[in-house]
Amino acid sequence: METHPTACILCSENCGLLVEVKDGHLTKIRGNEAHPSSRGYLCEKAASLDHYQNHAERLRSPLRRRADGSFEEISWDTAIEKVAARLLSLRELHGPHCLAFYGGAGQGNHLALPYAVSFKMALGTPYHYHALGQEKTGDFWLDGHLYGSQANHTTNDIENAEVVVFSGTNPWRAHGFPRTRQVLKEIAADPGRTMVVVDPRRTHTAKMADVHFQVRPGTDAFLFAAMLATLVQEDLVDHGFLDRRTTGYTDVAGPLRSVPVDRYAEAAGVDAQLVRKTARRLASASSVSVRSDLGLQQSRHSTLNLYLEKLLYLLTGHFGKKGGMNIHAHTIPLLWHSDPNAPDWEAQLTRVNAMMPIAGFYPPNLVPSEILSEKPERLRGVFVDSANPVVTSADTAAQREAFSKLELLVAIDTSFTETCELAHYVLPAASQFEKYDCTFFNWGFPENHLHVRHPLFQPYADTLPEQEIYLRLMKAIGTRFEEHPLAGPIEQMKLHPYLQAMPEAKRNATAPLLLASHQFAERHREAVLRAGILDSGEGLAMALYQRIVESPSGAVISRHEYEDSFSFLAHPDGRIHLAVPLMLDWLGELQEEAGNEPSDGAGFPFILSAGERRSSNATTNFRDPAWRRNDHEGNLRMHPGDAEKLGLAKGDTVVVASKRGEIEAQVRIDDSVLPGVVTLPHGFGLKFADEDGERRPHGPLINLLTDLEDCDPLCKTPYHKNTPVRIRLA
Ligand SMILES: Nc1nc2c(c(=O)[nH]1)N[C@H]1C(S)=C(S)[C@@H](COP(=O)(O)OP(=O)(O)OC[C@H]3O[C@@H](n4cnc5c(=O)[nH]c(N)nc54)[C@H](O)[C@@H]3O)O[C@H]1N2
Ligand SMILES: Nc1nc2c(c(=O)[nH]1)N[C@H]1C(S)=C(S)[C@@H](COP(=O)(O)OP(=O)(O)OC[C@H]3O[C@@H](n4cnc5c(=O)[nH]c(N)nc54)[C@H](O)[C@@H]3O)O[C@H]1N2
Ligand code: SF4
Ligand SMILES: [Mo]
Repeated sequence: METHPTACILCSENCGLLVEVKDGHLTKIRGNEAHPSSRGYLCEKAASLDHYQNHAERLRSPLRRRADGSFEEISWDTAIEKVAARLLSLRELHGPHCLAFYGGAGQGNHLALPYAVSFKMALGTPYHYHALGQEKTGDFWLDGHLYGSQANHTTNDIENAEVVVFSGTNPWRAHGFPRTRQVLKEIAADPGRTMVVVDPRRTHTAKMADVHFQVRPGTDAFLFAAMLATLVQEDLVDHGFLDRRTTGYTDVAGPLRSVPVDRYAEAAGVDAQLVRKTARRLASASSVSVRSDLGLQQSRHSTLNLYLEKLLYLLTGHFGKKGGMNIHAHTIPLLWHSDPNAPDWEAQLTRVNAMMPIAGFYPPNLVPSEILSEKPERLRGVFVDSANPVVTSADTAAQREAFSKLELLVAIDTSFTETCELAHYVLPAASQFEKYDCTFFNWGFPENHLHVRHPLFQPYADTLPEQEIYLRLMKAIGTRFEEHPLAGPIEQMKLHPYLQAMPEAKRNATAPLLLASHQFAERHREAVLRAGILDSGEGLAMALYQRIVESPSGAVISRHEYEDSFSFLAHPDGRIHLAVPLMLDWLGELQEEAGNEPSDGAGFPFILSAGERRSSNATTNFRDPAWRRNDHEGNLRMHPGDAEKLGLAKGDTVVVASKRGEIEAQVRIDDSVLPGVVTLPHGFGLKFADEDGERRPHGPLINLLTDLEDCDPLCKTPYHKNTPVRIRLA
């Protein structure tokens, strides 16, 4: 049996794997020690990958929806011709702003993105909606203000930090940095290092922590403000760093001086002395890394939470050093700086809500209103790739209504999804083990690596890699490649003899990497040389490209120095701009909020954290529920005290109702949650055919409960983790 290197595509880590394959199946799966970042590590979910590769609802051929809602198989030629014609006629009638692109990248399939983006550009629409617009755009927006570019994303160096702060994230389950569980264990076992966890639930990570702030949901801003206030009021900030590297400290310190630490600690439901002690620990540590995720992003004060969290490491000077926070390089730009001073800024705003893009992305929360509007400039055609917005965006009922009103919906996927059900055309993609692919979430620092996976199998049935689909579509809509600013240069790359000698699929897939290698080698020449990549006579870019493409277990492609974090700063003065006026205003507003007891939300006495990461979910990449080894029903966690009050026992079926809808779930009694708080997992409620052939949803479809309106006022990131609900026995 042959062993092949590949990678797990279930989360952003994309751990390197060695797999055995037989008759189209992944039979044996283990960690690949030669992989530069995971170094042999993997988690239990990778063992289930064959359920992604093989299941009964994989798409086999292009489909067209008939008037009665059923689907017929059509040929690729027909599909491309019809889709192109519909796109062109919509554009002709209503202009390019009536079209939008949605998705285009999951956790491990980013290599076709340059083609997807080229296609979007060829259509002439600025609109790229993406799941990142319901989680990380607040973070990117802040990077734009602090570091001068929304693409100046920071990486945490958890592995080397003396103190780590995890807020609103449960890395034991969700991962998010290399060899997560191993690193967590190392930190927990080292008495010289401190792990701080901020989470309303006593998660597995929280159990390992030295300090667990079990905040009331949605009150992190109070906790962070209290910590920052301690730093300012006790003058524990790093003045040397602030003077040399930043501007705006006085503007930030002003409002923090008047923050009442005790009152804010109380508002967050945590001990004020522990808040002060922890702030002092951050100030005295040699290095601090912070890591936050959905618990901050998808909760109340979303963008403000992230701002305050960033100030924690900036005021204490834990930036641009080992164990601290650093700005990393991008091999291929996944994030762009959406610049309000751009001459075409007005044209980039959405027609109905005048929403801005952030780092190039628009928020899924606005899709329904952009479609359902009466305005003639509303969205009429949406092209979805690698996403299932009808399930994963807030307010499934509103999403369904909007998507079903579209004049054209096209979905590219590997599986027949809920979004496909509503599509006029469904285009079947080869799986991530059937094509050259990679993740662009290779956001390491100081080392940057890239792992291009080589195909393990032929494309299934009549499926195609996305590169091929987009090339055909671009040709069909009459794209003039020579004039296209992205597709043109990609086509140029293919003319190189090294690529000419390759099979076409490999050439198509990897040509964007040669273009990227030119840009990367020019910008980060020294860092590339430090990684041991030497000019092979054909230039450093070609040597870099070859290293990337011919390293089936992945390769280190650059080695930066900590000082580079400062050279990446994009403000003309080369400094970090600490004061973000909108955020400081928002911080001021907390004063008034602090005294208010959280109301029970008009008869919704529980806060549902909608979308927990568990071992039973991996975004929506698995459709066949048989992959789950436990938690088949996607249980509702509930505190024993609450269960007693409601007279509920383990396994009882309850109705969970919000102002938007109701779903059923089974109770799991669990004292890791606070009284008044319940949780449900992400990624359940997907339809899959039962033995009788009928497609039924499996588990709770949580976004039937979430509301489009409950979101960040600025970035429109949904408050999924803060959904008011009531609960009754079914
Ligand atoms: N197993 C598994 N792993 C995954 C995924 C998956 O589907 N399954 N998905 C991947 C993706 S796409 C992402 S974005 C990441 C997300 O990774 P995480 O954000 O770490 O995962 P979650 O469990 O959604 O949320 C994290 C924590 O936020 C807490 N929380 C809820 N409300 C609040 C609050 O108000 N304040 C604070 N401080 N915390 C709160 C929850 O209790 C939870 O423990 O995971 C990735 N990894
Ligand atoms: N209430 C609530 N909602 C949430 C969350 C939450 O915590 N709570 N989490 C949010 C987060 S963080 C995220 S990232 C989103 C994720 O939600 P989405 O962005 O919708 O995407 P994914 O779940 O990653 O899966 C997308 C689709 O990609 C398909 N796919 C897999 N491989 C390929 C391929 O090679 N090519 C193509 N074309 N398709 C492929 C899969 O079949 C699947 O249908 O959900 C969000 N929704
Ligand atoms: S799910 Fe994430 S952490 Fe687990 S093996 Fe896959 S890539 Fe690695
Ligand atoms: Mo995500």
